[in-house]
Formats: sequence, C-alpha cells, structure tokens
Amino acid sequence: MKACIFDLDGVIVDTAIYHYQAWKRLANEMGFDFTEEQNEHLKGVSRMASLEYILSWGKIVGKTDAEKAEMATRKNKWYNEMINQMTPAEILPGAREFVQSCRDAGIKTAIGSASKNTPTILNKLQLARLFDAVVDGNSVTNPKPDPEVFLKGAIALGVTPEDCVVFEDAVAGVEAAKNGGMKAVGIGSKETLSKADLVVSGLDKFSLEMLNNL
Ligand code: G16
Ligand code: MG
Repeated sequence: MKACIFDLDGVIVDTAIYHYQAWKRLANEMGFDFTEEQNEHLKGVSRMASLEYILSWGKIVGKTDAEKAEMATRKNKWYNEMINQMTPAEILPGAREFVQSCRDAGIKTAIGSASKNTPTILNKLQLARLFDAVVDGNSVTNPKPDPEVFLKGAIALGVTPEDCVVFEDAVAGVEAAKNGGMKAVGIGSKETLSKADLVVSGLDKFSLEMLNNL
C-alpha cells in the first residue's frame, strides 16, 4: 500500500455531535425534534442531503430552493460557532499517531471528506500539515457512495486506486472506496460496515502491520 485516505468526521474527529446539535436547533425552530438514532442517517451525507432528511422527518413540504439554502446557511453558522471552539484534545484516540506512522513509513496520506468545513476543522485540530492532500466538499460534486472524493485523493497523491486504503465510518463511504477499486477499513461495527475489508473500532486499534496484511 502506498497511500491512506482518511474520512474526517467519525475517523479523525467526532464532529457528528456538533452537526447533530446544529440540525436539532434548526428543527426545533421549525417546531419539531429528531432523535440521536435518526441522526445516524446524516453521517457522511452532504449538507443539503442532510437538510432533506430533516425536512422529511418534520413533514415540512413546499420549501423553495432559496429557503432551503437559507436554512442550511443558518445551520452552518451555528455549526461553525461550535467547531471554532475545538482543540487538538478532540482528535480521536490513535488518529494522529497512526497518520504520523504512515508518514514515517513513506506512505502518503490524504483526507477525503464530504465536509465543506474541512479546512477549519483541520486548522483547529492542528492537523493540516499531517496530510499530503485534502479533498473535501469544496472540490467534489458527486457525494459518496460515488468514489469521486477518493479518486481525486489518489490523483492528488500520484498513486493508483489499487495502492490506496480508505478509512471510513459511514456505509456510503465504504461503498465509495470499493466503487473506486480501493481497499476499505471500516471504523465502527462489523454489522454496519459489512462491505469493508476489515473493521476496527478506531485508529487506536489499527497498525501498519495490519495495513500490510490487507
Ligand atoms: C461530514 C459529516 C456529515 C456532514 C458532511 C457535510 O462528512 O459526516 O454529517 O453532513 O460532512 O458537512 P458540512 O456541512 O461541514 O459541509 P465526512 O465525509 O467527513 O464524514
Ligand atoms: Mg465520516
């Protein structure tokens, strides 16, 4: 393996809690609520697709595109107020150490995320310099499970898809990796991420040796 591509939310940091709080505030303003279980559907999903889920849960119909854009902007403002408070202490266990061990072993590293806020998050976590390339929601048009985000990552790193391993916590993300002809390591549960080549609970449970054995 020549390269590792990491999803951001759920693999390097748990920003899902902040997405949840901001979407919840938006839903509450419209007069309804949704559960943490429903929130699971929003992981790895783009901002506008997340909004569509939420509107359907609240049985809200007839919103114009302009109104939807305004709602997404409002949610993103609240989300940014939270992520701007983040510190490196919020990096998930083992994440920095594993990415650094890849670099030390001459393996290229990239971020492949759906989030348009990726640059802010990497800066707040002081991780920006740990990645050779960053492909995020600002440079991708087709959402996961389309492999675009990871294929662009491979191109940016100058490697072929067969040389890449993707680390993902979302079902659609694992599918995106497989659709792109890459190996996928699932971060989470085996039941949910059954299409992954290997599943671990976190990067603290993964090693270069396991990477070589994939
Ligand atoms: C993340 C989150 C999703 C979020 C998406 C877009 O994806 O998992 O919940 O909706 O980014 O985020 P933003 O509104 O910041 O553009 P990933 O791919 O890092 O897991
Ligand atoms: Mg994710």
